[in-house]
Amino acid sequence: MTVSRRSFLASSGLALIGATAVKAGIPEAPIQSSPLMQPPLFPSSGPDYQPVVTLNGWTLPWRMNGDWKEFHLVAEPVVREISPGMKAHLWGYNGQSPGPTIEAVEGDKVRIFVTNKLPEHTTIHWHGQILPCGMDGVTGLTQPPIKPGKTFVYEFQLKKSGTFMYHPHGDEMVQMAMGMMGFFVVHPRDPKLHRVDRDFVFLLNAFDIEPGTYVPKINTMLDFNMWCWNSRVFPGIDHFVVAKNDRVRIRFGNLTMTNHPIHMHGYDFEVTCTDGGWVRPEARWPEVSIDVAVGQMRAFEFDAVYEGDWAIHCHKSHHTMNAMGHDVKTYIGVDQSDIKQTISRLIGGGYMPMGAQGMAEMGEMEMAAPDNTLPMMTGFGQFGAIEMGGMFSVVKVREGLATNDYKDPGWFKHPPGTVAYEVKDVGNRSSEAPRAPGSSSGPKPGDAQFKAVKPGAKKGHGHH
Ligand SMILES: [Cu+2]
Repeated sequence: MTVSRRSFLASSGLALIGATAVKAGIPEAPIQSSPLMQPPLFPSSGPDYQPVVTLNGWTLPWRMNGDWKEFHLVAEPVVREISPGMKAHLWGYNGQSPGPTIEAVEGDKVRIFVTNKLPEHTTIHWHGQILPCGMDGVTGLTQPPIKPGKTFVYEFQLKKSGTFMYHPHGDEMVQMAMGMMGFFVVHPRDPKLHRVDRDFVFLLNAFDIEPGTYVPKINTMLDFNMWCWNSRVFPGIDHFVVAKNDRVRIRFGNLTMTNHPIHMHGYDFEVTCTDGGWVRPEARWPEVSIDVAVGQMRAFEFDAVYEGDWAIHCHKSHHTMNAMGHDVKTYIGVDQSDIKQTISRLIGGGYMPMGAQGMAEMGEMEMAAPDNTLPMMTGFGQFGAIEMGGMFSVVKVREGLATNDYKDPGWFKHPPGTVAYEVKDVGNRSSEAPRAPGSSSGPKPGDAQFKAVKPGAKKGHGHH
């Protein structure tokens, strides 16, 4: 745990608040500098609950002041490691993007101080919460903007338990493109309601960061190149470590500009909560992929009865790749041998055309790249290159993990005889597999239809 604390006396907004109804000053604003998942923060006062864990994140500590739970968020520029090898200059809260997860209990009265250390004004909207209109955080509509250097306070009672988030509602396009957002979990007042053993949360966000640069392009609407969970991409995203037979909940919210079908292998599960509240048991149906639209939150649950290393990822295949390689042209089936000779002659040898047999080879290659970017397909498992990036992680279900042990247990030890394997003695059987009547086994490089296709002459090398 590397939470450092800075004195609230140094906070620039203190004088503003001192004269208002807030009597005991502003609670300190802890900051977090580690991009790794922090242990769950168990409640030290008030009703019991099973706290969540935030992928590559943490929960904001609070203090009690009378019957108010007080939190302090500081909106500020941050440096976020997207994955080892790449850092981004973002805006966030209390040292990180996303900001810390806020956790409280149904019925709690919360007082949330927001200090603005950005170069422009901001506000915070409490997405999904039922609250007085004037606490809704919409710049100009429900409150004046929080100017740089100023501190505002939001006070409301948590009307219901569930899954919520917070984000700015002023200069939104810029501030969300820069990474400003956070998770807000309200636990049921009855700790037995909706109880699970492990409860993971993360936000889906996306950035457009040119290879070799550090600041997201804030005007991008669709063509992002970093598809993130909590401002991290594979292989930098924490694994979901789960003990066998645990009841598990995974909650996520989408603050990108497109929808994401989140798919988990090895299990079926049910959506149990949306940003609108808990789904009644009789209204749930089984899924293996859950689409989450922009601005939505979803939570699904399952009993972790199957051990293994189970992939969990967005099913849009472009969202499981990183920056390098988005501009690669399609060369599948193209005979590039003449190009290799031509370009090798021009540049004095050493040119290697790529992609004629697909692009899996890129998952294993160390390509020359500018500083501060990530390869398109990366990461290794126990059987070789995983060939992924972006919104991808692994649910690791293991026998015998201690309660609240989230340490990486390593790769799954498959029981003998349970791993797909190569058949050595095929003979000429490979041509005997049944095919649909009248179909061929497909064209091959060198067939007439491929002879007509020539790759564009101006960009023969498959990546920038
Ligand atoms: Cu996606």
